[in-house]
Amino acid sequence: MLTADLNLTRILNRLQDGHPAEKSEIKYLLGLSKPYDISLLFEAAQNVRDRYFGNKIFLYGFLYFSTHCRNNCRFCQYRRSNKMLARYRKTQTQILTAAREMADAGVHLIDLTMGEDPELYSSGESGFKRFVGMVKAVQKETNLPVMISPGTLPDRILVELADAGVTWYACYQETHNKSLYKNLRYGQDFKTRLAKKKMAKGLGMLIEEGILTGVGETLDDLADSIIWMRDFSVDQARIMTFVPQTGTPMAKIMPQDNLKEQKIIAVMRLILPDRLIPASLDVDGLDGLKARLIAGANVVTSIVPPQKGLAGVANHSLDIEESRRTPNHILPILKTCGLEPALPGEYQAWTAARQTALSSSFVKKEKMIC
Ligand code: SAM
Ligand code: MD0
Ligand code: SF4
Repeated sequence: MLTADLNLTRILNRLQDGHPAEKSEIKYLLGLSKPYDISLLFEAAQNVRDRYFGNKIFLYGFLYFSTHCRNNCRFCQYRRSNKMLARYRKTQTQILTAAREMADAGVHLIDLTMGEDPELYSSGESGFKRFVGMVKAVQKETNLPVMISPGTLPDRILVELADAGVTWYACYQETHNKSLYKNLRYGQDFKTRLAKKKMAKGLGMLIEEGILTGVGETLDDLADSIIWMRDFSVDQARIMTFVPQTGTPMAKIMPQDNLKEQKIIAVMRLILPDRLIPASLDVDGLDGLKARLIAGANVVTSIVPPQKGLAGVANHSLDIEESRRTPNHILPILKTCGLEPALPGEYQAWTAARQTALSSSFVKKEKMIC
């Protein structure tokens, strides 16, 4: 007969009952290796997801509108020094067409992502003004909430975007270990990236934090990142497995299978029970979706419309032109897991409740300081 060790049962019960986790418990769960133990971890994560979200899953459309970048992240194919890559910069009309198509297909949010495109970042005010105009146009065209993932924007532009009602700011640290960060986000300041998230949060935007696995991080690093996410009170917590890219300094790193990512998703679900946790189609494509849902994810991200010449982040083209990153292909997989897409109003109710809770806790903090 299969039995779990008593320690595992005790930890899973404690976390499911809402007790705060110790770092040693997080590391213990991340380090599980026996298939039966891991299945208990996933079951606990599914129970918790069910308690907070029922069987409802959110769907995010992804538009990588410029693949030009001034930075040199060592893990990323879009790094400045990669000369092997054909890059693009889509026009506003092309973006609006793709956004409309995804809205019609039933996504709940549009994620507008770019490299730190020198055309914006080196053109003074005018480049960013065009970006703000495009974001507003997408909001108007689709009537959907928007996430922006544009890198470390100047503070005044973040203010403008918050004023324009942008719901989410995504800016991933990748790791909270400063020396690993320095190696991954080569040439970029750790504190500056953190400060942008803090600023956006203070402006009332919801924050997505993201980390990578398979980049030489330890269980200790992963536990620190999860605790950081809890302490910062992130609204969406992402884990992605590193996909080695030709033309980059990390091209020869051995790719990691998806079990570690699944375990991290499940642990994040237990530590951040009421938060959004993505299952990205960008790492393993449609074939990797079920495993991530089984681990407790509740958002499908990187839905990309075909025949538009749009790229992914971790995988440039996986499943995109085959139309496999579309709601039509995703819905049957949700069904086999006993899940279904949320109604648009349910997604918007979640973000609105979260933003209201954020602003009232901000007001409380301000009062305490006065
Ligand atoms: N340029 C902006 C930035 O870096 O913040 C926006 C792009 S950001 C959404 C791209 C994210 O995709 C990275 O932060 C990283 O987490 C992930 N990513 C990039 N290259 C990857 C790779 N080779 N494997 C897995 N994830 C990757
Ligand atoms: C994804 N490629 O969802 C996207 C990306 C940016 N906010 C998200 C990492 O997988
Ligand atoms: Fe540029 Fe973002 Fe890629 Fe880094 S992760 S090279 S900032 S696109």
